[in-house]
Amino acid sequence: RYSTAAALEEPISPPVQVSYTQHLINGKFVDAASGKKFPVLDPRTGEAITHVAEGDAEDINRAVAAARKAFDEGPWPKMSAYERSRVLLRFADLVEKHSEELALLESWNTGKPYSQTSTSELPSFARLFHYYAGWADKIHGLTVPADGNYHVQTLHEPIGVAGQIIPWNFPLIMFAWKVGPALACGNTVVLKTAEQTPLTALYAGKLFQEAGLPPGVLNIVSGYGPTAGAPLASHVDVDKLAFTGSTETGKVVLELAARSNLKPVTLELGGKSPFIVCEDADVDKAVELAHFALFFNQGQCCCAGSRTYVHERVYDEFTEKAKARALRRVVGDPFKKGVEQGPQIDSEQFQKVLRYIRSGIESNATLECGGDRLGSRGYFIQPTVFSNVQEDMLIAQDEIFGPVQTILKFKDIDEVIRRANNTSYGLAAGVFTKNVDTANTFSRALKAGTVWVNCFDVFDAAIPFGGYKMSGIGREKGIYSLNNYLQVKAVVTPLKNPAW
Ligand code: TXE
Repeated sequence: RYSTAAALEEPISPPVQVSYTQHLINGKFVDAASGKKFPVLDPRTGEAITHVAEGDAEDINRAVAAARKAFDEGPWPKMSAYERSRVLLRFADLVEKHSEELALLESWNTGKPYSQTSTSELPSFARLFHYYAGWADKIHGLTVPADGNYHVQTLHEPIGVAGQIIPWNFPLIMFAWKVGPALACGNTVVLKTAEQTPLTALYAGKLFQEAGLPPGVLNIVSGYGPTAGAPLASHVDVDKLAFTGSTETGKVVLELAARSNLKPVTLELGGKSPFIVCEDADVDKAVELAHFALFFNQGQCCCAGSRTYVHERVYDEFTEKAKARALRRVVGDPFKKGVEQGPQIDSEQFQKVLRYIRSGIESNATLECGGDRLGSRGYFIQPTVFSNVQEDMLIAQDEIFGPVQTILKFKDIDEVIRRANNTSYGLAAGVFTKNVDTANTFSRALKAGTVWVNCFDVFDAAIPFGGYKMSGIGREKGIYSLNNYLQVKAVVTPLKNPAW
């Protein structure tokens, strides 16, 4: 019954060579201090693509020492801002040159369709660095009209060594959101990639070296959360921490940061974002957009439109068409033409999604389609749609992080605003309506860091992104992201001649 573009059991050949598997510390690719390695898995099969260096506290110590030296002794923070900008531009150009290998590697490691990584993620990755290169020489302070006879100015200085921990759902994009602003502002970085997806970051690290980034400015350590992420979050020589991942782990790293040296922390965490279809909506378009809002990236998006609220007047038509669309979704090998959905990232996430599907069935939501794995190998899941979903069901409350659409019914605007906001998350929201007053009412009332009106998942380097409530602290991208990586210093000097 499902559209499968690929025989999921076909033999699989490596799409690209893996060249970088060691940590990048102080400008050199090096083995783990312990000599240990861990496997990186192909989500299509669960088999190892390669083995990479497994970092722990000692590797983090070495990386932080390199970043500390590169910050304290320069040249990076002291270099002219224009020169820093040139390095970022050269890097972005190299990404464009190597975009095919990077896209192949990203799809192989994550299971994302190659059509997505090659046409969307790689161009965005390069674009983000072009964007931040543009900021590097436009960061400056103010003169302040203070009372009294003083000359007062502010200096915007880099904060120091930035520790950054990223997840597996958008390995390259998360790299850019973190590393881009940190380097543009003149900081040095220790990046801990997700254990599932270390490969493209290491490749990008090599390109940064080719672009002329001085040794120690960007250090990349592969490894697991508790053994490599935690030592980074609690390191006293790290001046700032940025994290994207689950709300649960966000709380852990915030506490580690507080208990060690009170380093400031930005967090981009989970979500349960509403996607609201009003009664005046063009149902066919709403179905397509709601489908995209939820199923994009195998449903593994922090901002996925994972609570689809549909007005009662169009509910039945919408549900019928949403089911038909899910059944047409093409699932299969990410490298096959026409595939829209690949496998989930790993066995843990795969099992988690299947558990939520079972919970939906047990709580008597109506299973319109899907509900099981696809094939017998790897982590493929049938696009699944539940209707008649009630607010108190687990599938309406928890972040499922998979291809599971939950459709809820509403009667009026005030009611759906209340229900949409009745969650501890507040990352994003979508509204679909032809009425500008309705759109404005929702945009003001929804407690979310992003409200997409008649669109969804529009990400531009200049648009800020982040969460209300337990979806996070701070904003990434755009002008707002720079503040995360700057200290403001007020310099106050008495004026000699009051007449001036
Ligand atoms: O996340 P973790 P997981 C959500 C999604 C998913 C769930 C669990 O619902 O199903 O989280 O995914 C590092 N100290 N999101 O287990 O644990 C870890 O190594 C320091 C939403 O993958 O948060 C990885 O680099 N670091 C999300 C990163 O944290 C630690 C994206 C994320 O892993 C650590 C991913 C520790 N004690 C999952 N433990 C989003 N916001 O987009 C783990 N890590």
